[in-house]
Amino acid sequence: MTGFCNKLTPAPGVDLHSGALDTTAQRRLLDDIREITGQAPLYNPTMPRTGKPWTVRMTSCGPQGWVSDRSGYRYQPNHPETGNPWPAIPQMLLDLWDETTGYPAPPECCLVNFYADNARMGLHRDEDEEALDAPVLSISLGDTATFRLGGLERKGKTQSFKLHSGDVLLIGGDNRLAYHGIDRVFPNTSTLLKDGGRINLTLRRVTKP
Ligand code: MD3
Ligand code: FE
Repeated sequence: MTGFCNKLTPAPGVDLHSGALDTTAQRRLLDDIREITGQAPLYNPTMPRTGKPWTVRMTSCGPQGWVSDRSGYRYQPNHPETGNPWPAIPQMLLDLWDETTGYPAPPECCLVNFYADNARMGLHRDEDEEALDAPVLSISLGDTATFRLGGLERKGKTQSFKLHSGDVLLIGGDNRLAYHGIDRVFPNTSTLLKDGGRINLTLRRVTKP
């Protein structure tokens, strides 16, 4: 990792590396994301059953993209609107995965979440993967957000902390199935994205290697 880096462990298996990526690395990553959204445009996902739109816009790269629509959550090899295969995961992210997770197989999905000022993500678990032994790697870019981390049960206690541009969060072990969400984004807290907002990249192994 390229920044000063300050590690905090809010729960067992949850490591927040604050400032892990310096601005040069963040800009390089942003160039990669622009390339990805050019091939696989951000789209407005809808909620299972209700079809209500999410406030977050999404796209993916990697062999398995994560999608949400009226019929449910799933991984699929094609973009839901263009029908094209997802673009490849950038080398920089594959390297970061190897470096931070030590997992013996590469990630298969990099979900790209875009949060405009009023976007949020409700408390949920990431449980659509078969490879639950693999950690999840998350990278924050752009405006600061409040992240909420709960426990393994929905009604349990939660703790909140801020995620800043360049922060890397690694979640594994006992808390791989912990509830979590994004409560809010603070506008104008970063100059990385010209038009503001926040991007989160989440890398996951989907199938058992
Ligand atoms: C803690 N995204 O896409 S990533 C998601 O910032 C998602 O966009 C959030 O939750 C975002 O599913 C948070 C950080 C994260 C990812 C997975 C976790 C934290 C986690 C799994 C267990 C516990
Ligand atoms: Fe999640």
